[in-house]
Amino acid sequence: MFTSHDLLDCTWECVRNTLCLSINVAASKGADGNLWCELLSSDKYRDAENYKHKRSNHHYFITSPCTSFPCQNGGTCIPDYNCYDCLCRESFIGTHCERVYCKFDFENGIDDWEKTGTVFDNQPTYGDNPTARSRGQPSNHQGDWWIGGAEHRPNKSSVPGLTQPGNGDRPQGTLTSPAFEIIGPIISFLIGGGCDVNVVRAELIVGGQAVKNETGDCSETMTRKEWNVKEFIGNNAQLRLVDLSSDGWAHINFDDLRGNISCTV
Ligand SMILES: [Ca+2]
Ligand SMILES: [Ca+2]
Repeated sequence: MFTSHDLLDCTWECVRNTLCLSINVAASKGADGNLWCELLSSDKYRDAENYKHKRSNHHYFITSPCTSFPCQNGGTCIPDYNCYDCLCRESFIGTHCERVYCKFDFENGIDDWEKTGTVFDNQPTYGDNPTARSRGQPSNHQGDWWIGGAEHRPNKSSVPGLTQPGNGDRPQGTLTSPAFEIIGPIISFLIGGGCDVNVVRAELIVGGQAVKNETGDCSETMTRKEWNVKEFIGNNAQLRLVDLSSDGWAHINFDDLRGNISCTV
């Protein structure tokens, strides 16, 4: 609480303080000719009991686009003239932080991904397994775990550096993600391994059709590639890894699918 010359003086103090949502101002001036002024971090709508009208003071509140608490799930509202932005807490996304952000990074296994064939039986792969066998092509994976179609290191305690039994390229199969909703224009991921899109690739499935695909660069080293999925915003989708061959470089490496996707489907 402090003294102010007049109501405008007190209001200015509140406007300058981002935590101030309302003020109490003395109803009449004191002996020194000033008004006492109290800045409040709530207002009579959110705290009706404490901010009742009293004879001794008047209560005023500052309206802003954030007054209605438009940001959900603990998001912070940043007023911007007549509009606002929501600064979302981790794990939330969307204009009002109303959606659960999701990513697929294999740090907790392959979760609910669906397998066919055998190539993804021993996945995910732990650590930089290509470097462990002096391949000269580091995996560039995210975290500790990734999908290495030719790799065989399914546990931290597994012998490092081994490839799939027999021949790293021999097994085939598919691995399909759980459904997610496309809520913005960009999806990105790390991809490596073979480079013949006809036999090894990542596909984006929308409405039962593969609408995008991408493959590696014939290197074990994964690089980040992205799809512009603007035309599919609002659709549910899945990502499918495909390995249709046993020939040389017929394997796919993959990790860290992220971007404008939500798992609230
Ligand atoms: Ca990972
Ligand atoms: Ca293969």
